[in-house]
Amino acid sequence: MTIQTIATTPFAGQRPGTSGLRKKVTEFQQPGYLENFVEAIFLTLGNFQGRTLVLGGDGRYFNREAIQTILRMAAAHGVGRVLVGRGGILSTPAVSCVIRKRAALGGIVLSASHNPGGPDGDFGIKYNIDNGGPAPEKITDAIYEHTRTLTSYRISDAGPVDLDKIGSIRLEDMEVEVIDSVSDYAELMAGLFDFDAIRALFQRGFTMRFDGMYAVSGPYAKAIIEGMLGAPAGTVVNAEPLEDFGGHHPDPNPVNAADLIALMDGPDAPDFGAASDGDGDRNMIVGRKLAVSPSDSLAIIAANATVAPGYRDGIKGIARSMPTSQAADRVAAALGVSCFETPTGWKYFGNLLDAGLASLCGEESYGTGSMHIREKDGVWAVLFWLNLIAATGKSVNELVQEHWARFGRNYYSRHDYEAVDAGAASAMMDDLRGKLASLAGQTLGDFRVQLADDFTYTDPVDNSVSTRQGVRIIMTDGSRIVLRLSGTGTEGATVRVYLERYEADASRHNLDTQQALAPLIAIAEQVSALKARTGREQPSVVT
Ligand code: VG1
Ligand code: CO
Repeated sequence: MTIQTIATTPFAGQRPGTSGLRKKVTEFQQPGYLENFVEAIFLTLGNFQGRTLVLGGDGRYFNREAIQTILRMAAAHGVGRVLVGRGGILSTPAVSCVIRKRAALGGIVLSASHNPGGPDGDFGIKYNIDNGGPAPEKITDAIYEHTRTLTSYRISDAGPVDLDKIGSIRLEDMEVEVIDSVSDYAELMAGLFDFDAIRALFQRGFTMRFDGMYAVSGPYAKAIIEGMLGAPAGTVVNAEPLEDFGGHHPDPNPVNAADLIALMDGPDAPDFGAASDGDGDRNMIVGRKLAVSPSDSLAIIAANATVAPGYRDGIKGIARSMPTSQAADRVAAALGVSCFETPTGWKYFGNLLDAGLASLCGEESYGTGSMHIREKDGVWAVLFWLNLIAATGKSVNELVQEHWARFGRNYYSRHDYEAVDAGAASAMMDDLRGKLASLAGQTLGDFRVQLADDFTYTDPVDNSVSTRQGVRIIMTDGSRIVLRLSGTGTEGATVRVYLERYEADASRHNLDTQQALAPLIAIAEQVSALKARTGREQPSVVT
């Protein structure tokens, strides 16, 4: 075995987006492409000699190959030990859990999350720091700068490591320990939730379907929900991670988890439905004929946090991404705790969680989590809901209706226009930004604009400033329209339009969401001219 220095030249466009570097598999397969990015990570890290790294991914196509390459590069750089999930499998929340539990320096997660997989699909890589969370912008910026100037990378010429056998082997001077993918994570969950109460719930005949969407959460859900909590075999479906996710988008929303929604709408619906995404950090909660809005789910978890043993002492604060609905703000106000509004992406929650300013975090994009780790966590959210149902004896529908009755309902929807022309999308956003100053005070339909800006976030812990995080048009009654461009897509641009309207009147809590938001949808089109700009009549996905 020798360590080699291989000459390379930079690839353009290796700037990490909302959640790491995501590109087509074919782009990652170019010789040196993955290696350059990994070299840039090592150049950024500084002192990692002898330290531990965690490594794993969601099992998508190219996962195993990438892991072998990264192991050989880690060995060449003098990393002390790499903990790698068996078969290369670790969900994003499991990586976060293992980094924290084993006091690792950080971790490398291989995933493009909910983006499709397979040879023609997407691949991704992101770096997590020692708190278990996504690297903050100053680190991702530094990684990107290194990718622009690299001239070589270092790699061992050792053969492949057997990823399927638990145990330790040596690669150069580095130890590779293949660990069980699930056990550290399952142990953490058992300490947070009342497993006895959930077990008793299943014993009483409570029925559930968890759809793993052929992605990484399957093994976790099976081990915990069927194995530890005694749900009948078959409760967790599509539980085997496949390299192409069975050809589906592993994205837990009503559009992509259509089978689960059809089941929950039909005569044979179980009591509870749930799904998770490619890398296991997202969740969808479904009752009978009711998909819970992720923003509502965050608010409901916050309002009921103390039912779960891990949150018995109450929560210190809530954080939500800016486009997420303000339902959580109402709960925070009622609890007398702070509510923080951050840019899109979990990396912005890390400082708030580390500083003990927030205990629960959430995004409208089916992401919810807490201070137990530093990533959003799909199975965690599902277990929280199970604990809540077990503790209250109420159904998902009852819990949601009662929440709206108490706090009012924030009607909420996101319209995505995927793979539109990137130039047209950015021109539209530029024009919109140009209009913002004149929008304040204007009457649009039945609304008056209170504030129109491009969201800037100042982190209250380290005072770092993030600009251009989304155009928001806020009405005097608190209704909002937000527009931003996705930072996770791999084709053209994806425009996201977020719409929110508050309704206090309980007799108006069961309107059709799109109808309730129709006046705001019309205003969004009026101010952005999105249809003319993108040539799209309809959004590609409505959630
Ligand atoms: C999307 C979501 C965002 C989420 C991000 C990563 O980003 O909107 O809320 O944090 O995906 O989630 P964007 O930039 O495309 O809007 V995951 O589960 O894909 O890691
Ligand atoms: Co994800």
